Amino acid sequence: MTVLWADQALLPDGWARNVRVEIDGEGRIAEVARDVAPEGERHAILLPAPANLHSHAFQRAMAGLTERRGPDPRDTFWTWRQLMFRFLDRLTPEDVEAIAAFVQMEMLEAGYACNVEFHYLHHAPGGVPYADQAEMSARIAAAAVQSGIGLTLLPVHYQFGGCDGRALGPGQARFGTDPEGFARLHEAAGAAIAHLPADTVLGVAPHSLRAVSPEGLRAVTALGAGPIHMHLAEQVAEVEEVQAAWGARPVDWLLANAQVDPRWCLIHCTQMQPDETRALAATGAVAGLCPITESSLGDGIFDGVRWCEAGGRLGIGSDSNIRIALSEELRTLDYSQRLRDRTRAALARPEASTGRVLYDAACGGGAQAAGRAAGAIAPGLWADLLALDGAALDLMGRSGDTLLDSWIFAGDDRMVRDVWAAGRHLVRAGRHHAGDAIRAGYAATLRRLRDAL
Ligand code: NGQ
Ligand code: ZN
Repeated sequence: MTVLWADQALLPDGWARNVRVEIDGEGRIAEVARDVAPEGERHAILLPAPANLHSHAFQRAMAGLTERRGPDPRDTFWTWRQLMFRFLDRLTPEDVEAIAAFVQMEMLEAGYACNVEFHYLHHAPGGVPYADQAEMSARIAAAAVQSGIGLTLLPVHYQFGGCDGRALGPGQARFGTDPEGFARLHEAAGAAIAHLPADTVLGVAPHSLRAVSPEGLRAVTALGAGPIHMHLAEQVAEVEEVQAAWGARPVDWLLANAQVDPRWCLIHCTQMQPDETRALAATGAVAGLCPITESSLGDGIFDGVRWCEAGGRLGIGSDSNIRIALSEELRTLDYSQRLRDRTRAALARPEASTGRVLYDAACGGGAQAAGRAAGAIAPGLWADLLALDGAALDLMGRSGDTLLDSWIFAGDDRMVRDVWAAGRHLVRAGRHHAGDAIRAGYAATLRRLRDAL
């Protein structure tokens, strides 16, 4: 049993002072009391730590390598994607493990307690399955053992090169599964994470409507009871391709053909019409937003104002991992709305500041999308916690929602002092406990990949 005590803490019914949080031996919150005398480990500002709901870990190692123009007159998502395919063709299982451990460490140091890994790099170069078909899943699991982060693993079904059912391109060979093969891989991935802590979750991810058939989507979403994630409506060309092949825009098609419910998390959704936004919000599914990557890839702007007015749930992911920064993701989300609408405090409500609305949404939606009993400081939930630095000048003398606003809009993740994932105290004084070893492993991989792009 561990006892934490905080001057200020964000509880489900709002801010409280002099808060004692008891964590049991399994890593769950056992008891929360307010207005009590200091006891145990003392912290200034205690928050629930959200899940990072969307990541492709391997892409972290190509951050900064795709900012030049190629021969194509227009650099876009699609040219970036070609570079990404080229890059991943060099990666070995050892590389993937080292990169994933580094990504998870950075996520923890940024304040995330869980990594929802949308994992599609299954096979050896050329598409040959590894002797253990879940080799790469096992590498993600090994990284999670090293970093200690909560893991929700989403093995990805990726069958086709486009909506017309064309074969995978050479750059996609390492992802390929047919529905039967995917069912076996999914089972093997479950076995590969069986030895991880009890907060580990297995879900499923049909990659996108470009990469699965309607039958494949049905088959794959019937596997298990975990979360279901899919990329949806990210790019204009993607919407047009789906419309041409399947007779409806992606959101319309999905709502008409799948039982979309709170188990679902739709990633990006940057290309939705107002009626699609309202209809998808009403399902209770989470919109998985990745504002830094969506900015980087020129995806467009999610209609957050309308989504939130419709009661939609949302959470934050770091997707391409070009930069892992929790406060910056939240800030970028609101700034994108402001730039489009020429407003301020776009997602704030009369009773809650912008920072508070964003943070509550990320904690609630992140936990839902991760299939994780977490997202608040409340008994029975996993102790996914984050302590901010009470001595940071931008936080000094501040209280309540202003703390969140100051962290998210004036500060950055250097204000994150301590992070716990399911009670595992992994970050202290801003540093991950195994950071040196994890950085060294990542550096070795980077040296090997130096000339990859
Ligand atoms: C992915 N990323 O799966 O990594 C995709 C690119 C694709 C984003 N959509 C590949 N941001 O969509 O085909
Ligand atoms: Zn993605």
